[in-house]
Amino acid sequence: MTLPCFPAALPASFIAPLPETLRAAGLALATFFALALQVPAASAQPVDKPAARQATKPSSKPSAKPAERRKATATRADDAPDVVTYGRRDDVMAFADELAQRHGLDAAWVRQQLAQARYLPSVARLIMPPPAGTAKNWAAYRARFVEPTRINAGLRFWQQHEAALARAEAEYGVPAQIVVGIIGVETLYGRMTGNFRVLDALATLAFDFPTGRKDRTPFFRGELEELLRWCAGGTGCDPQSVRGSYAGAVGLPQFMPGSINRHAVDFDGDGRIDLQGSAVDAIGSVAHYLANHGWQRGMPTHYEVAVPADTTQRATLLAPDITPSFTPAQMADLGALLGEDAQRHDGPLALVELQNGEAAPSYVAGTANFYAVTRYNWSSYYALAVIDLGAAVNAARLAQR
Ligand SMILES: [Ca+2]
Repeated sequence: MTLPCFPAALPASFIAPLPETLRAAGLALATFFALALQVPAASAQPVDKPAARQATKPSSKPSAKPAERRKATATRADDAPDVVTYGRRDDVMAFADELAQRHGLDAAWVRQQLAQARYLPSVARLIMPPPAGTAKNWAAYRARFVEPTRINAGLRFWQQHEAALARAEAEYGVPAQIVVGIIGVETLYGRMTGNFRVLDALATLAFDFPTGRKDRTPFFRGELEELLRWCAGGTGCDPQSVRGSYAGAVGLPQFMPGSINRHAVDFDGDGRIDLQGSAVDAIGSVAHYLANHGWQRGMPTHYEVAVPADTTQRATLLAPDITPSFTPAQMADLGALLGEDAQRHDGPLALVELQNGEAAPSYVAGTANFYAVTRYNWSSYYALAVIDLGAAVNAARLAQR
């Protein structure tokens, strides 16, 4: 789940506070690709300034100001001899004690877990925003996800888990193709779930967040806390062995630990939540997440729309960004052309603009369900890629019958 802020075309979503899932927040694979393509990714990817690619290293002096303990480590390896564990940091041990007290956990256990956390230079590098300058490009972004390899993998995933997908749809109202789209964009159906030790990744970002981009220290401290809460809850998880993305997102759906605690479900009924080893748990959890974020059963995600030529009208329609704010009639009054199905839509719509580099932008009229998908990862590019991949997999599935 879940990293965020590329205004201009996609304002609100990028300036807003972090979403619940940072994977969601763009700390996921999708974000990685998005960054590589210079298109807006998730919400945790603020583009404060073109950042110097600096990393940090744990300081033995907790009182030192961040700027004083930053050190460029662009080429350090994660296993460099000078990379230390956080057991040496008084501020980290104090955090352990506070955390234990806050949640009624065994303080010695929490200290022991955090003491083994290691600073990862690669994580501090990967969290940095990309160099600024290239135009956002929806067509290029889409092409990374809606392509034959991913569609075929999605088809196999759907066939293998048809019963669970149908059960999730019945229970939560979220269509199978949306769940298939999300798991496909996030991790290529479990092929790329990340191999960072989540404890190390979160500790690095919680205690040594690099300078050069908007500071997310509070968010990552919260997620580190959620990881320890999760593993202390008799769930059978070991903080020392949980693996995930460089931002700490876990499993097929790339849930941040906080999202695991709030939204994950044991959908295969084996008594534990396992988003890495159980595709069925992942399917139920994705559907439950969307249901908890406003998904409405039976509603389309978006409609085709032709934008008004009048720039003032267009600006009015684009002002609320991806938040559905206009009835179909209001959209029509502002010069947007909608099809008959969209005109009958019961509820507000948003005019969503997707830039295509130097070419003309693409537009869709997004519903409340389009908006719900952006709660998974705060980007309209992400949401439409998910929707289009799911639709392509479904089309391939129907073509086989
Ligand atoms: Ca399970």
